[in-house]
Formats: sequence, structure tokens, C-alpha cells
Amino acid sequence: MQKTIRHSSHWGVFDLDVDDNQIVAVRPFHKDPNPSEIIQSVSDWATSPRRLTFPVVRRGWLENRDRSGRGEDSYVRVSWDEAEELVAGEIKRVAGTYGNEAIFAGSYGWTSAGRFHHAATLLKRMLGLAGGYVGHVDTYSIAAGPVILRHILGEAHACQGRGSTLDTVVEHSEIVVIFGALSPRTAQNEAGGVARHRLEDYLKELVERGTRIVLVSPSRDNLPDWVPAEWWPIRPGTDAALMLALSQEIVATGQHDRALIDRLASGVDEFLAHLAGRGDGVTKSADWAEGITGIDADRIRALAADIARKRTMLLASWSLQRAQYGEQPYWAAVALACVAGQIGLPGGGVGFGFGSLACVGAPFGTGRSPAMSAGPNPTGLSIPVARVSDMLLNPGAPFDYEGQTRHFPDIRLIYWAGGNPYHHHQDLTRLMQGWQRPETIIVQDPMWTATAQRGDIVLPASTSLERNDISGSRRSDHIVAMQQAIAPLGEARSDYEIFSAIAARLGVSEAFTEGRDEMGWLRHIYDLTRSDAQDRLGFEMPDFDSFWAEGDAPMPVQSGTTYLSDFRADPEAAPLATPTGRILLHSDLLAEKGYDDCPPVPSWLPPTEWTDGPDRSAPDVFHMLTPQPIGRLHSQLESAPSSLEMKHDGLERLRMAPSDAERLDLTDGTSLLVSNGRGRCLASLSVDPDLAPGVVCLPTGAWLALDDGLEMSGNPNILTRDIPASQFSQGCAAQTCLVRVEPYRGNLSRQDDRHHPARWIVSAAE
Ligand SMILES: Nc1nc2c(c(=O)[nH]1)N[C@H]1C(S)=C(S)[C@@H](COP(=O)(O)OP(=O)(O)OC[C@H]3O[C@@H](n4cnc5c(=O)[nH]c(N)nc54)[C@H](O)[C@@H]3O)O[C@H]1N2
Ligand SMILES: Nc1nc2c(c(=O)[nH]1)N[C@H]1C(S)=C(S)[C@@H](COP(=O)(O)OP(=O)(O)OC[C@H]3O[C@@H](n4cnc5c(=O)[nH]c(N)nc54)[C@H](O)[C@@H]3O)O[C@H]1N2
Ligand SMILES: [Mo]
Repeated sequence: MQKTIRHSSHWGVFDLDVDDNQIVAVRPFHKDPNPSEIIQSVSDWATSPRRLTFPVVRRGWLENRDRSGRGEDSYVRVSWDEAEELVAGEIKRVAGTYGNEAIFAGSYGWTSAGRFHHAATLLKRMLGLAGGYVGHVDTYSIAAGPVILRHILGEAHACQGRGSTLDTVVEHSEIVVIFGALSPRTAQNEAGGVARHRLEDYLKELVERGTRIVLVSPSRDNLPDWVPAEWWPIRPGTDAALMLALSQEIVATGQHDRALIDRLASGVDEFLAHLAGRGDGVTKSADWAEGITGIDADRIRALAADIARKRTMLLASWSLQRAQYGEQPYWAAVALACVAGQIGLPGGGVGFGFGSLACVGAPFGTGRSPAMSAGPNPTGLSIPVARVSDMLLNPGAPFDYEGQTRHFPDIRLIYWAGGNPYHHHQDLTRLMQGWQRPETIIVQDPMWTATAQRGDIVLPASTSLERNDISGSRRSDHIVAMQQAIAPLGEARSDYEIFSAIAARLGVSEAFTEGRDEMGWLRHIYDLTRSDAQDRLGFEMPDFDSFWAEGDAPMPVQSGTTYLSDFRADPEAAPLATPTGRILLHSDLLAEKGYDDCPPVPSWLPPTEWTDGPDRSAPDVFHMLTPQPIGRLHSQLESAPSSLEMKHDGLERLRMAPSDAERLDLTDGTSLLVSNGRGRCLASLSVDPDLAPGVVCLPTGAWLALDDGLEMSGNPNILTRDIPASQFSQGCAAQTCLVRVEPYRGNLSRQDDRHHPARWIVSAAE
């Protein structure tokens, strides 16, 4: 029997024709002006040979609770009854012996777009009811950024998609300076789904209006090639130096309005003194910045003059703060917008992460996002998300976060649901060392990921296609029905079913389910969103049954927004939630803390790993950036067509500038060995004139496949450094990394896909 259903994913909304439990056609959502190609891969998602379709337990753990064989051991199939009993038994044992603070459920990850079967939320809900767990704060996407913005602006809205909107930029900006990217590549995705991909339309309008666009980025493809932008190929990790120099040149030529700056900001004297070099004897001039950034000083001076005179929007991608000292470019951008007098003017000021996700920069939702509630965590404990290896390796050790000292807990049990740390974390060899320490590791995922391959008890979740759910987010302008397309594969169960069953064994069933089943919850979640829109905003949404039949419903949105316009108009009447009520250009807290990696005024610090200019580094050493992959979301859909298209010979492509390739005598398609002191991986060379010399790009997401220490598919996180952005934010700093690139002379014989669960499973009787 044929049916058509509406469904949603992080990369867009689509309709599916389903015939006899098979997906036979995928069509983009009729309201989406620029649908993502990735939706064409969804049917592979359900039927991937990498699916795990029944619960398994690692043999060494099952037989003698051995911890050493993770990643190598074989697995034994068990029944759901046995699996539930083992999981609940371990949670009770560990909580009873060491306390709930020995259970790590930070469990970071994107899971599916469904907000009800949201694996990490349900996990926290279950464990919260059972006494608590250790959670996480911030995200891999953004940590240094929001932490510094919370401190200097009193809130992080500007980098969470609740600042200025692109419609005002299109209408009012005379110059848009993009640090990083404004790219439909990343704007394909949005956490919780995106109904309408709108970035291309805003870019087209900017082009039609002839707005001057400056792309400051190591990679020219960070804007579509039809956008006529000036490309400033900056050395990675040096944007803060460029921003400081732009500020200094404006001040040095007297083009600033000191009274205005004082109205907007505190600490102005300290900041201007730093620019002028009082203290370190270094004036942060255009000439100074040229030596650091590789950008011509005359160009910097000319742009400074323009920024001071013309309405200018400064946009910085999230990638800039995913680096060592990642707070600095964000702080320096805010400082530059103050010095140029642009804060709070329509089409002026700062924006962070525009296009990093689909809805950041777009008119944003003002309603209540549909969500399952995690409930309280009785332990109250969490770690900065990217410090997971530090936590596992250093129980009890102190660390700072936002100026406060905390201590790492001593973790005995990890439960990871809906995330893939062996994709997302840095220096995976180090993670593997930390991963040896817990007594028990539970992984819940539809796929036999590298993380599942390192779990002790692995539970097969169904994919979103096998159940009903709701998608939507705080930013998105639609809430979308995710209607079940096909029956669950094998013995796979929905995340809600899995956690409900374990909650029952933990004695918290009633509180966990509140007596609702799947459709009961969807109705409940929808009604909360609907009544909030009605009561608080006077916005009518259809009743649940009409919504479910229609498949989507619009949400209230706010457009035409200029961030900090009220504050600019009257800083006394609309003060910021900072110690001075104004923007901090100097921080007393940071001065008092004296962190060597997060100074009290916006600064540029030389990263502890960087090329310092191609001329001064070894010829085969490059700064490796690890951008988000085009044809997939992180490690999801890695073996589906839109992802395979980007590979060569089963290897991820490493992009390199033509001059570098020529110098090293490398040609397109050459198999490469990419290495540093932390690891080695293979990749395939792609010579790319859109890349600055001295830089290579290897996208994230290839599934970890180690062969005698050599990573065989091009997972860059075997090479990245596991250091925090700083002691202040403890954020992910993946973009600060050097590698050596050489031709690979070894054997490239491709083995079969090692990520098929069948290759790991022995029968229980064996
Ligand atoms: N080097 C480097 N590393 C990075 C970054 C970088 O820039 N450079 N970026 C970082 C960033 S920004 C991020 S957000 C992270 C992303 O890191 P992750 O969010 O961990 O990556 P995903 O591959 O999306 O992992 C989601 C997992 O959820 C599973 N899943 C999907 N649907 C379901 C479901 O319904 N139920 C369950 N239980 N599981 C499901 C998928 O199979 C997959 O294993 O990576 C980070 N890592
Ligand atoms: N297709 C696809 N889209 C995605 C994702 C995905 O996996 N696939 N993941 C989503 C997620 S979770 C996130 S958080 C966002 C991330 O969004 P972003 O952080 O914006 O994305 P990236 O690709 O990491 O980086 C964007 C560009 O920044 C440039 N860049 C890197 N370092 C520097 C620097 O020091 N200076 C300057 N000027 N430029 C630099 C690089 O050239 C890179 O191409 O993407 C989201 N969108
Ligand atoms: Mo992210």
C-alpha cells in the first residue's frame, strides 16, 4: 500500500512516498526555496548496512567485566530483556557504590531532529529521576564565543541566532565584512530542523544591491562563487590581530567618536592603551597586523577608513572561536564595532555564526520551542563539554570555568546516546586512553559507529524514520511533523521505548512516562508550544490534529532586528547585564584571574601551534582546518551518496593550494599521509585554487578506522589537539592544529567496510 508522509531532519523537511514499507521517493518540502541535496540520502539512512538491529554486549565485559578490549573485542547478541537488566543493574550498582556523580551522561551529540525522542534529553530525564548524573555545559559548536559574550555583553544572544537579522543587513549595510564564512554549505543544517533554507536568497539580495562584501578567510569557497566579494586570504587564528589593527587605525587617524564609545563601553582607556602599545610596546597597527595575518597593510588602512565612515556589519563564523584563544576574535570584533561607532545601528555592528547554521541570522522564532523536558539533575554537576578526556584522565583535578574553580568527577559509568565522540572529540588517541578507565560504557545509536565499537553494552535505537516525532527549534519558523515512514528495523526500538523500559527497572517509570505514549507526548509537547504562542504572543496555531494532518505549522518569528539598538539609543535606560551596564572592553575579573590565555583586554596571542607564516615553517607543514563536510552532517550518513561523492578512493579529500602542491610535487588524487606527533591518517589530495597557501582543509566526519595506529579513512580528529580555547571558557579548539603532509607510499588495499556490525558479532554460544 502506498502512502505519502511528511518528515524532517537537521538538513531539511521532505515528503516521502512509501510503498510496502519501502521508501520509494523523496521530495523536498514545497515551502523550501533551497532544499539540501542531503535529503536524497535519507532512505540509505534507514537501510544502511551499518545499522545495528539488536542489542549486543562486548564479550570481555560480559565474561569478566574486562575493560581493556574496547575497540577490538567481539560482541555477543543478547535479548532486550537481558540488555535492559544489565543497563539498569549497572546504573544501580555504580550509583549505589560511588554515588550518581560517578555516572557521566553529558552525552553530547546531534542525534535526530526529533525533539521528543531526543536521546540526550531522555537520558538525562531518566537519570535525573534516578538520582542524577554529570552533565555538560556549552557545545562543541560554540563555547569560547558565548562565554566571552556573556561576560562582556551580559548575554550570548548574538551568537545564538537572536541578534541582528539578515533582512536588516541586506537593507542597511554598505559593507559586510565576513570573517570565516557565510556559506550555504553549513547553512544546510539546523539543530532541530529547518523548513526553509533562506541564506541563498539573502546573499542574492546583497549582490543585487551591490553591497561591498569582504571575505576574510583562508578559503574562498566560504561564499558561493557567484557572490562578487573581495577575498582576503588570512592566516588562520589571526583574525583578532586584523580586528585590533582596524580599530587602531581608526583611532590613530582620529576617525572615532570618543564620547560615543564611552557611552557604549567601559574600559575604553585600557583598550585604547593596549592598541597604542602602552604596556607591551607594540602598536597594534596595520603594519603589525600584516606580519601576523598575511594581509597587506595598505588594504587594512583603507578598510579601516571605510568602516569608520560607512554602515558596516562585521560577521564572524563560529569556526573562529573553535580555536585556541577563541574568545579573542569575538571580543575584538565587538571592540571594533564600538570603536567604529556601529553598535546598535541597523545594518551595523556584529553578528556571530550567521549561516553557520541555517537559522542563525535569519528572522528567528519567538515562540516556545517544542521540546521534551529533561527535568532537574540532583547532582547539579557538569563539565565543559569538550573537556571529556581531561575528566576521564584526571579525576579530582581542578579546572576553571567562567572564572570559577571546579573539580573533575571520578567517572565509573558512561552512557552515550545520540552522539559520536569518536567523531567529534579532538586527539582521539587521548580519548581512547581516558575511555579505558570507566567500568562500564553504554552506547545507544542506530549505527555501529566507532563509539558503539568501543561500548560495553550497545543498544540499537530506531532512526527517526521508524517512529513519530516533532521537529522545530528556538530559531526556526516552522514546527514540523515527523511522521513514521517504515516499521522499526529488526529489534531496533525508539529512544523513548528504550528509556521507558530502563526507567521501569530503575523504579521511576511513572515519573518518566507521566502515563503518556508516543502520540500522547507529541500532542502534549505541541499543545505547550501552541498555547504559549496563543497566550504570550497572540499567535494562532492550528490544533494538534490539524497540524498532524497538514504536516507543518508556522511559528511566530521576529524579523527586522538590530542587535543592541535599545541599548545604543539609551544605555542608561537599557543597560547590559554586565558589571558596568556597558560593553566591557576591559575585564576586572580577567585582570584579577591573570590567565595567560585570556587577557583582560581583547588581544591577539600567537597560538602555541601555528605556521607563523609559510616562509618560516618546514615546507611540508601546514595549518590544518577541519571544516564541516558538505554532503553530510558530521559523521551521519557517511556512507550515503551525498557523502561518498565528496570522497576519492574511499578517502576524504584534503584540499591544498596549487602553489603548495606544486612545491611538494603532489598532484590531484595522490594518496596522502597526514601526520603529527599525535597521529597519522590517510587522505586524497584535492588541489584547490580557492585555498590560501600554508593551509590544508580536511573535513570532519570520516568514520574512525584504525589499522596499527594508522587512520584509514581521513578522520582529522586523530590529529587535532585536545586543548581548551582557554581556561576561561574551556571550549573546543579543534581549528588550531599543524600537520605534515606527504605522499603515502604504503598499501592502499581497501578492506571491506569494517563498520558492519556483523563483522564484530559472535553468536552467544561460541
Ligand atoms: N576537528 C573538528 N572536530 C569537530 C568539529 C570541528 O570543527 N573540527 N566540530 C564539532 C562540532 S561543531 C560538533 S556539533 C560535533 C558533532 O558531533 P556529533 O553530534 O557527535 O556528531 P554526529 O555525527 O551528528 O553524531 C550524532 C550521532 O547520533 C546518532 N543518531 C542519529 N539519530 C539518532 C537517534 O534517533 N537516536 C539515537 N540514539 N542516536 C541517533 C548518529 O548515528 C550519530 O552517531 O563535532 C565536533 N567536532
Ligand atoms: N553540511 C554541513 N553543514 C553543517 C554541519 C555539517 O556537519 N555539515 N555541521 C553544523 C554544525 S554542528 C556547526 S557548529 C556549524 C559550524 O559552522 P562553522 O563553524 O561556520 O563551519 P566550519 O566549516 O567549521 O568553518 C567555516 C569556515 O571558517 C573558516 N575558518 C576556519 N578557521 C578560520 C580562521 O581562523 N579565520 C577565518 N577568517 N576563517 C576561518 C574555514 O575556511 C571554514 O570553511 O556547521 C553546521 N552546518
Ligand atoms: Mo556544531
